[in-house]
Amino acid sequence: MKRHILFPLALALAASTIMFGTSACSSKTSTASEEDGPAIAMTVHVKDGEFDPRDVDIEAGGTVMWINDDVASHDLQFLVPNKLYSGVIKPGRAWIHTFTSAGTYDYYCDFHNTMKGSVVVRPAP
Ligand SMILES: [Cu+2]
Repeated sequence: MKRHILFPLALALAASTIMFGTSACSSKTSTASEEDGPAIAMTVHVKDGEFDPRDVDIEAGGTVMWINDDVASHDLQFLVPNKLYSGVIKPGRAWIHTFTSAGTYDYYCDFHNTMKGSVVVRPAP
């Protein structure tokens, strides 16, 4: 006579992977200091689903800083050239870009297609 004794499997599934939110802390303090980085020629505030100012005008070699003062994330998808993309700019974050070539750079927010802006880069004197 055979007896099958079933041992209850102690669920060793206590291997609960505890994920600590590794805050991608790329603390890029965007201080507009001329010693630490490029001088900011123009600052655009992103607030209430708008770029303010919507259109900016700089000289070639100028740097523009976009500051997300909104509660939502935004980004900048440029039409030309090379489909420059800012990446996601979270609330409280900023993105800077230096425009080396003259031209008109139209962009929009990929999340909110009604958000549009442009950067007109004039030739350096
Ligand atoms: Cu947006």
